[in-house]
Amino acid sequence: MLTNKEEFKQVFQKRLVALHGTEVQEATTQEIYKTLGSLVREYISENWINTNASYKKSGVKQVYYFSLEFLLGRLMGSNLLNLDIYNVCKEGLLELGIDLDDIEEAEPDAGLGNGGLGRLAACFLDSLASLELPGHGCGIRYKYGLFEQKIINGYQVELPDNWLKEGNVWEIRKSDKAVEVKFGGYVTTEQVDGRLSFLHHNYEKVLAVPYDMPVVGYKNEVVNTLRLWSAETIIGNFDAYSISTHDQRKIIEYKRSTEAITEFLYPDDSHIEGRTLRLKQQYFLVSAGIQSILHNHKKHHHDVYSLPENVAIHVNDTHPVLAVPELMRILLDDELLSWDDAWEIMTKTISYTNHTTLAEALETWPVDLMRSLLPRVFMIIEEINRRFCQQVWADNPGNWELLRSVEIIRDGVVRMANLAIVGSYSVNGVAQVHTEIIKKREMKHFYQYFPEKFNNKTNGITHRRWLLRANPLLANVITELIGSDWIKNPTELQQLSKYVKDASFQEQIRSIKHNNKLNLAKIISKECGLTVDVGSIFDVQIKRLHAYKRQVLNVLHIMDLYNRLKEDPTIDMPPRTFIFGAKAAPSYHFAKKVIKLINTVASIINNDKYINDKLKVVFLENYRVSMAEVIIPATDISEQISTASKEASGTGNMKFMMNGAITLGTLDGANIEIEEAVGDDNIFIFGLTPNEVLNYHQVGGYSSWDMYNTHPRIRKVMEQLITGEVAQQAGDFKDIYDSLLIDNDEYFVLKDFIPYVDAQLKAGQAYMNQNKWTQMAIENIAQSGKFSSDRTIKEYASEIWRIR
Ligand code: 26V
Repeated sequence: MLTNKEEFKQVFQKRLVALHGTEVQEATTQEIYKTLGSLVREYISENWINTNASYKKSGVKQVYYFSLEFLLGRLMGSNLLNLDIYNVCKEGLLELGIDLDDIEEAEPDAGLGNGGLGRLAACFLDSLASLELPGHGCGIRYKYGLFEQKIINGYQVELPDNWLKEGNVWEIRKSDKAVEVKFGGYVTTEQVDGRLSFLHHNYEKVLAVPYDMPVVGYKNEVVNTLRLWSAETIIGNFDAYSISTHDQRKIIEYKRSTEAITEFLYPDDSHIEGRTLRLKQQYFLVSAGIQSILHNHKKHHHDVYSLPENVAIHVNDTHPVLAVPELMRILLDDELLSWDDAWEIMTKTISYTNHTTLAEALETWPVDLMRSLLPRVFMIIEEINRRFCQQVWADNPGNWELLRSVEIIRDGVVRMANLAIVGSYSVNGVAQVHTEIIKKREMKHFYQYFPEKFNNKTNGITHRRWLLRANPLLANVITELIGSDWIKNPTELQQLSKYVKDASFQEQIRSIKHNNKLNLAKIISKECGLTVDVGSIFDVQIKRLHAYKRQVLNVLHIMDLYNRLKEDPTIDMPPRTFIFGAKAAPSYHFAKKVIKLINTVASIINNDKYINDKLKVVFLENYRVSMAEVIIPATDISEQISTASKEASGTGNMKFMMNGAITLGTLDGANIEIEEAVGDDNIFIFGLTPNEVLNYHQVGGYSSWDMYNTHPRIRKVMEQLITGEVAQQAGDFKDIYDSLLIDNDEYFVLKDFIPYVDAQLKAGQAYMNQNKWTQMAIENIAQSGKFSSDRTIKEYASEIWRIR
């Protein structure tokens, strides 16, 4: 139906009339988008049904990826592409006078994630389906995704992201698959048939209703499922006609507090506070997800003992780690298994990925909160802890240090990472250096105790979205040159290495980059009213705003460059456009000040007509997945400048590399593996090493005042933060100044400043030799196949989940 253009045009027009009672000429973009969505979803459904039936029939092991975040972005383009109907739809619509690009723009981003961790989950779903693996997502259908960012007077202002207001063409509500989740109340025990049973009383019931979204594999007829849960009230609890006003108030309150559970996504502010609603979200997801998995498993395989052969449950960071006690609870209390049997099943089923070593981001929950919200689950956590500590002590008598560091409950809090490690059979980091840091430092006691659990799975990104879809021009010339095998097997991109010196390929690469830059320049002009020079270097830092990611280092360099140009406007340098995109968590004051600083510096530089043909600074509002898809293909320099050892992996770095941008970065996260892949000559590395940073943390010896006192250029930009033009525009930037000097620069910004300036200089000089620069770009694209999430997912599948 959608594989033939003429047929497509016909069904499209008919469907438009049926759904919206209108004809093409009169239809709004929204109506056209919804009509196309409805046709595509229908087209998907046959494969969806078949995929499910074939999984059922073969009884093959299924993996469920539990995550509080799935940062999907838009789905129309990637679905059309994966279904292999992109061209038919594009051409058919064109003949009806409709530009598919405009229709794709009408889709709101599904922004159900903060950043790297959530986008990784979305890339993984794409790879699972494309590799024909039986893997599904399990998450929350937030009514509001990550806030929408407005910049007003240089400051970030947050607005709600009402992404569902026009409905969601990709979801199907499955009321018949709803389950109940219980909160609060108290637990009593009773002897029943010689067995201690646990009775839960006076709890509040919440209905978890699943909304299923199809996850379409690339040209393979596979459709997996992303199941997102939504919280609803259980109406049957009340008799609507015979209730008093008092009861009515209670009902309203019940409805409000229930629906609040899946109302919004928590922004990652890296400082975890005990927020009841967030804990409710976590348990809600986990309980609904596990109940539905067990229900399904029992329907097809009968007994729960075979669970580990048929099901793998993966927890994305510690956020869904209540899966451990929840699975135990069901096996003990509902299935009536013994503790030992339940434990054996559970620990063969659950695996865990750690995504950060920042101490302040390690999750803990107050015991009191956990006990009152989840009384039975808390009892089980206590029992897990008791047995585990007993075992550790028996194996290592007298080793207090070990015991202290591995205890799950300590100082009145539950340590979720400890629960995750004890409860799962596999613990992985997300890049080699990150995994080494976990093993040798952050979780070294656990590593000594359970060395066999620890392993590395370097992150990846889906090359289908980030190259094939986001950069069709580049994808096409690659296919012309080496054929299309790379799409199924991205390491084939290595063949491009043979063409680094090929003059005509180089020319094509340059012209594509130029085109993509024009495209981005148009958006910049529309959104910021700023004209940027597409002949300038597009130097880009797009990622969440965090102190450790060091956007401040980038801005200080821009200020220094501006100072130098003011002193000597004849400096021989290629013109630069510095582009930023970043959201700061609403309560993260420092990060918000940095946004203001970027905007202040931008307004000074962009309004200085003596300088501004050499330098421009752009802050793009409301950075999100769909914006990244336009920025990344247009980038020359990819800024990956986190303090070494702090960025677990990074995945933006991989997207840029795949689109021929050159990384300017520290030896951190996956940058290290990118360097190994492309070689020193094709990347600009600077700054402290992870070990140097970790040693400073351990033994001290760094004083940022020394940097300030020895380098006049550092002194100058620092003073500009609190005096003069920069400061005058915005009160001042005393908070930033203080963090760098008074608080001794926790993230070594000033320590790395001079090396960063030198690396920037080197990159600028390299850019002047366009020939050489293009060779570097090609080599980056050629080596990027390793960073496809297909490679990552194959490793998870064979080494952790053991699925085929
Ligand atoms: C923390 C919190 C705490 C408050 C509630 C919401 C929330 C959400 C997320 C987080 C921490 C997320 C950690 C994270 O995103 N890590 C990133 O994971 C990427 C994928 O592995 C990796 O590339 C990045 O380096 C790493 O920072």
